[in-house]
Amino acid sequence: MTISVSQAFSLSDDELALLPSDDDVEHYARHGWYLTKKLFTDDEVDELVAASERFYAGERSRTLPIRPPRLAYWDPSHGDVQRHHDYVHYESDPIARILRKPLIGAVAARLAKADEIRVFQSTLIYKPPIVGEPSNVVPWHFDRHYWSPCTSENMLTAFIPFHDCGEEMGTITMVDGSHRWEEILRDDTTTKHFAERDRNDLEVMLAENAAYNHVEVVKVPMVIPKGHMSFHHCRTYHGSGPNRSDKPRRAVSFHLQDGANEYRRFELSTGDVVTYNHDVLVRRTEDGRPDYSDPEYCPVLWRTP
Ligand SMILES: O=C(O)CCC(=O)C(=O)O
Ligand SMILES: [Fe+2]
Repeated sequence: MTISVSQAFSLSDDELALLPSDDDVEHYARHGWYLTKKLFTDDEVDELVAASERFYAGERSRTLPIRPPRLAYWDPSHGDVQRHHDYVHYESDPIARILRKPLIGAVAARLAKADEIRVFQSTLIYKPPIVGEPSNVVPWHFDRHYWSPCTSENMLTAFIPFHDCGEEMGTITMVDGSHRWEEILRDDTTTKHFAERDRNDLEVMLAENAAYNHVEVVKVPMVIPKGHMSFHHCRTYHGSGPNRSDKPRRAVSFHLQDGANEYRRFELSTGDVVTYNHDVLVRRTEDGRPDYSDPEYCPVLWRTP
C-alpha cells in the first residue's frame, strides 16, 4: 500500500523536465497565469475526445446521488448552446483517469507553492462552432467569487483543451496581473455564476476595477497547443469569445484546491449563507462542516513526497 501511494505521487525523469521552472513559477506569481509544456500525449488527448463523446451519448461511470442546487449540466433538450457538465471527474472514470495524471497535480503544486493539491471541481465544456451563439461567450469573471465558502486564496484552475486551441476557437483569455488587483464594488452579486449575470455589467466591472488600480486592462489569449494547458490563479480575471472555427471547442476546466483549503461559513449582507454545490454532497468534518477533502468528490491529485 505504502509503495503504491508513493508511486502514485512520483514523476519520471521525463515528467520532471515538464514541471514549471523557478522563472515560470515567478511568472505565474506576477501575471496570474501560466502556459504549460506538453503534459498530455496526443493519445491521452484523443482519449479525452472519445470519452467525452461517449459521455455526451449518455455513458456514465456513476451519477451524483442528488442534484445540487446550481449544477451546470447540459442536456440534449437545451439544444446547440455551450455545454457545461460539472463533476465530470466523478461521473466519468475514463475522463478522470486522464485528468488525474500526477504530473498535472505536481505542476499545480509548484505554481501554488503547496505540498498537496486536491481536485475541487471539473467541468466538461463544449462550445459549438456557431459564430453568433451568445452562450459561447464567457464574460469576465474570476473563480474565487464562486468559492466564497473556501478558506484558500491560493486555488487555481487548469484549462485543458482537447486540441490546438487559439483565438479563432474562442480560447480562454486572461487579464494579465489582475489577481493582484485590489477589488472594488464587491457586493453580493459577485458570488453569482457568470451565466446568471448581465454580460455588460461584467465588462464594466472589469474596467472599473482596472481604473481603481490605475492599470490598463491587458487581455492575453492563451494559444494552447494540443496536450498543453493554461493555469490561472483564482483571482485572475478571465473570459472567452465566440467559436469562429468550423469545429467544436472542447475542454475541461479543472479547478484545484491546495491541501490547506477548508469550508468556511460565508454570509452575504442579507445574512444568507453562501453554499457551494459540494455542500449537499460531501461528508462532514468532525465539527460538522462540509469536508472539502472528501476523497469521493475531492480526491488528492498530488502530494509532494
Ligand atoms: O471556457 C472558457 O473559456 C473559460 C473557462 C473558465 O471560466 C475557467 O476555466 O475557469
Ligand atoms: Fe472561470
